[in-house]
Amino acid sequence: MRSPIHSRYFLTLLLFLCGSHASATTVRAHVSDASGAPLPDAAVALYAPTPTNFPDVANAVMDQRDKQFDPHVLVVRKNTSVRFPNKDDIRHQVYSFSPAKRFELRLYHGQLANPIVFDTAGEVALGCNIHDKMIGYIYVVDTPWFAKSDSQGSALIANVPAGTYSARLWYPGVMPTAAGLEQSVKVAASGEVTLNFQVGAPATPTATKPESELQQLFRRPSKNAP
Ligand SMILES: [Cu+2]
Repeated sequence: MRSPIHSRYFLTLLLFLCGSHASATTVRAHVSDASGAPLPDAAVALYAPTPTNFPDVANAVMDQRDKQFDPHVLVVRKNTSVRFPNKDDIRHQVYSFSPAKRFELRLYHGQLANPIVFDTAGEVALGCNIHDKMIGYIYVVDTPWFAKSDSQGSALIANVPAGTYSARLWYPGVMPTAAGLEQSVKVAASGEVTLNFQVGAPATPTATKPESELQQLFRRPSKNAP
């Protein structure tokens, strides 16, 4: 009798072989700001009308180092479990009030905090209750085909199966509905496809640290308010 483990290995190998022949297309996106300069930390995600054979979701890590989130932007797939190790000698209290994931980790340092599962697609702005300047983002996508732009504004998505996709761009603080941030892309069975995105909004992130509940309670009305 063939053991279930052998069957699984066989299936994995078969998928791998099929995949390496049928889906060798790379999608390369170039992301620039309003002035045409390369824009790092933007997420590019490809959505297929009929999703197929998604691989398993991998875990991810959002470090805290030198009172900053590292990386500044983390792009993960829906249902990814993210750990928040604190590499500093001081304690942090990480939280988010974003609709895609509201959570708060108790004051801690080291590896103690439990991982958080990001189960809703969208932007999650991170803050620290102790250090106002700590701002980071987790962007959750509901597709296995995504990448984050590097310092050259280049985002490389490998092994994309042939088909027609909707390519969507996200950048901290830029509304996902902004014009030009979604485009259709046809992916052939092999070769490379190039996409260009230009973010028309300000080149620097406009998102600010989310207000804490305490701040919301004591927020004073503006002097110019009627
Ligand atoms: Cu902190």
